[in-house]
Amino acid sequence: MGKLKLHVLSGFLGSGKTTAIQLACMMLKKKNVNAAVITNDQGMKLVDSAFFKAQRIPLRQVVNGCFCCQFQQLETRIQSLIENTGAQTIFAESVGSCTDIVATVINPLLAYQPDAQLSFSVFADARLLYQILKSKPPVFEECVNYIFFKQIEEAGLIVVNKIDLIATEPLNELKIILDEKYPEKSFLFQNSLNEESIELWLDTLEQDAKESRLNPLSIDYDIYAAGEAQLAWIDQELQINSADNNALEEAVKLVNLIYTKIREAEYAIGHLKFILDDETKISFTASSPTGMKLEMENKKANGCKLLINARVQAKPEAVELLIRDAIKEIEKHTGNKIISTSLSAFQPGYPRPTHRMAT
Ligand SMILES: Nc1nc2c(ncn2[C@@H]2O[C@H](COP(=O)(O)OP(=O)(O)OP(=O)(O)O)[C@@H](O)[C@H]2O)c(=O)[nH]1
Ligand SMILES: [Mg+2]
Repeated sequence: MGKLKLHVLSGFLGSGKTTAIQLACMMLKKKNVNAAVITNDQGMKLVDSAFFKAQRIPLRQVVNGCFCCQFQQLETRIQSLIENTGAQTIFAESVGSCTDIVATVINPLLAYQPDAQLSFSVFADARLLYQILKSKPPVFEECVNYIFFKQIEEAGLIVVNKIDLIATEPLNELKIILDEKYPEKSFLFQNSLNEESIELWLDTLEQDAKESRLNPLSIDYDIYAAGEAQLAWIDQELQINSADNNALEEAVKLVNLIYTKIREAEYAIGHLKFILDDETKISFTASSPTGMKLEMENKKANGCKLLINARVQAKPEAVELLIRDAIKEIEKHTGNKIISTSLSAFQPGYPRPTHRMAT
């Protein structure tokens, strides 16, 4: 068996990391490569984990803190995947609000997993990157943007993702700006829904793993922590019951209503994601069009489960209340009951990495 390939992904909330990993795993599977995933979050119940499970991709989670603050958990999970699933390639997706990965994750991995072939990619949504670089009306508070830029700054390879969703002119302009601003970095302009794009990314990771040229960040942890603390984290599980077998339709109505209410409240969205019956992932990001609405489900069901992961720039209590209002509205409209089976609402705490290897 060859060396373990360990691909660490960073990048802002909703930039497309999970999407790229999922397609990469599917493609590797076809080539008889055992690929597995480690998801990561400050919370405990993750839409992305349910999503990978639904795709039957071997998975472990590092929960209750980012890779840097839960480094031992990360090591244990890597070991578990190797021993129990025979993983040859592992994708480790760090939390989208996390940065300083080179000093706190990559360098410790290089020290403690010397036999692994390591790569590091930083994802950015092309539209959001363009908007922030062009100083268009600010999407996020300055300290949140600080995290966004620190993620880019520490990258060797930047995956400018979702290029299928940006027009040619701004994309070309973005390429020029990036070349000027970050002449030493490598860029991939990617559509993570496209196999050719993912093939190229995987090939690049092989190269990237060979020539490590990553510099630890110089970073102010107080600003970083303040940026994370601007974000509300809501993880909520709901059971939607419907006497008239319309549970799925009601779930979709609720999803749309929560999104509309967040937009109306003008809370900047990092990532608002849902998974319906541990199967169907629904996702809204900072760059989703304002009037975006989901199609109605036609399938009938007397009950369904909805997991919500909201990462929104607001106070947690405000988002919690907003979701409660949306639930009440749907209940009033349908006469059916929606039960909240678990709820966790918080702001990420001050990042305290297990290791920081900055030399
Ligand atoms: N059109 C298009 N959509 C994409 C692409 N990559 C990701 N998406 C969509 O963008 C949304 C967010 O993608 P995710 O893969 O969940 O993003 P993420 O970086 O894993 O998000 P977090 O885990 O919350 O940080 C989903 O709706 C994806 O389908 C892309 O290249 N093109
Ligand atoms: Mg993800």
